[in-house]
Amino acid sequence: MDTPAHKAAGNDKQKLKVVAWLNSVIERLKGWTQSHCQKLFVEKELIELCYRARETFWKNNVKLEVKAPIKICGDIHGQYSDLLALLELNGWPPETKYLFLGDYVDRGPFSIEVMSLLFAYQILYPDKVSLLRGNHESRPVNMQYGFFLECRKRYSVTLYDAFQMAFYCMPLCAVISDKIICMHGGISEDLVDLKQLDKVERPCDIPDIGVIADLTWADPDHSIQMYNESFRGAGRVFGVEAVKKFLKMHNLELIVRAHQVVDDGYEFFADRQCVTIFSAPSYCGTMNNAAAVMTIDEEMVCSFTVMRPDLQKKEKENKSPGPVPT
Ligand SMILES: [Mn+2]
Repeated sequence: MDTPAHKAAGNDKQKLKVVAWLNSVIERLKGWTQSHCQKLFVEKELIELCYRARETFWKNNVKLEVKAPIKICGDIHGQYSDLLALLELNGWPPETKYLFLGDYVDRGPFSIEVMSLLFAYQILYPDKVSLLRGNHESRPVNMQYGFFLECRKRYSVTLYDAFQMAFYCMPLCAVISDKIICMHGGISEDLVDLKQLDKVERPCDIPDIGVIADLTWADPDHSIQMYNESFRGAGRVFGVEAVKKFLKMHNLELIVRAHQVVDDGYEFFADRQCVTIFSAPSYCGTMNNAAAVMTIDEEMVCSFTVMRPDLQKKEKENKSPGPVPT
């Protein structure tokens, strides 16, 4: 007989099955090697992962509210082995809580693995891993910078489309403990009330102008005070005064963003009221930049763990890079 109790048990069994599957996805990705990468998954598993990630994004707001302590990571760009090194150094979810600022895919060689591992963690531990959308979680950009070709070459355009469906629903910014606002690109002159973000209709792609464009594309600019057009052709640039006015207007203390390569992996702007975090070391294999992860502790004190390209191996062996105090 199909009683409610039977139904509940049935559901639980189904839930347990999904949890076991997600754990097996994570275990396989932790044991990843380049030579075996194509044998780890059948395509339908990755598509299932994308559908479930989309569902989790959909259930949450466009503006996330998260609590410290938390670690914040910037761009990863398909550098999967560097992502594994970063998690080994800084702690694995769910014991360590993370907010990622976007740009998981394109440029680097293993965007599928980067996105799959982070999707699996986000689905399994939605309170411990949050993923914001970067300007590279977007169809026209992926057509140009590698993710489309990686999906087509290794699996299919169907898988690519499944990833896009998830990207369309990703959140655009996060506020940590009511004090720190985080996004991929930067602030927007058009964002005068954070409640505006509740009205963003998803699924959506990223337009060239407006709040969504600025949150994913904008850059700080030392040469101006307020806002100006950007050479990138999407989003705008913002100056020191713009940062100060934005924080005051929204009663916030700090802006944390990613989107630009910085030599030390992190770089301050506007009297330390805005910071850029970049987490792909030796970006594209052509740059000598370090990667950083920002830690915000229980008392809202910020520090940085830096993974220098030439010291990566040594740091991994020692497992004690030591945070750089601010
Ligand atoms: Mn970017």
